[in-house]
Amino acid sequence: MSTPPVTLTIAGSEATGGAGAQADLKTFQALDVFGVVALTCIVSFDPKADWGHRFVPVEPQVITDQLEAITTAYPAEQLDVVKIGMLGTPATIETVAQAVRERAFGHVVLDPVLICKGQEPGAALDTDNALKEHVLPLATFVTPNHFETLSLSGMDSIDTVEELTEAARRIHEASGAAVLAKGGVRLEGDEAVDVYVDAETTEVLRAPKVGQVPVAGAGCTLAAAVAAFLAQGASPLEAARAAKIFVTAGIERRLSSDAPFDVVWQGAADQ
Ligand code: PXL
Repeated sequence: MSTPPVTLTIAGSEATGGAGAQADLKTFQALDVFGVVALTCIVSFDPKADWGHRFVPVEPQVITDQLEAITTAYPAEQLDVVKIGMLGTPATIETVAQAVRERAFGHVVLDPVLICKGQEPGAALDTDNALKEHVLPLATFVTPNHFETLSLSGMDSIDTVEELTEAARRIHEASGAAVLAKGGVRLEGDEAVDVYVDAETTEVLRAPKVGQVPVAGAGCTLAAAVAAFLAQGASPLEAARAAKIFVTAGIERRLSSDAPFDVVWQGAADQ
């Protein structure tokens, strides 16, 4: 038996287990990579306030300490892929950017989580700008959803596959990263369409829509699956294709609860 590659997620905890570090670790396990996590924040939805986000950042020094432990334990040959999820504050973003710069990972997969409900709008804008300035330039692969694609591309509207492709191309040109821009349920039609763009390839990835309501954790799971497939040696395009299949299976077998949204089940592909 060979030993699995180690894959790091720098992400927040989402207590109900649908999104964030919990979704990432379950995805890593399902795809046979050894997952490790540096926690950036703790999100606890508030059932008494319309399931809004209660958000507590982890101290920057504690984030640095976690990353020190992880990167010292696992040398670059063993841990070459990092996935970055929710960061949440400008201070966290600067801390994480610094650590990622120091290590020179082979692949930096960025899920550019821009808006967290429950944050002050002003704080969210600072956070978005800091993410664009400090973390996006470090990314080798970025997975914006519809809203994030609008924000990162500067386009006014994205209603068609052609517009999603143009937006993905703009983000690729500005960042140099491979881009997987997700249409999700936002574009009209029967298919969930994502567009992959890198320097050589533009490819539209399609799967039948599973309902019309977004499922929580789909973005985290997709980006974590991209990271896992890259860690297993896939090319970025192969990782994008395989991750789309993995998340589609997880959406089909989603879990319902007393929370008002369903969540992806990362164990779906095994059954
Ligand atoms: O899906 C975005 C996301 C990422 N990370 C954490 C979250 C959420 C959304 O709720 O809570 C920790």
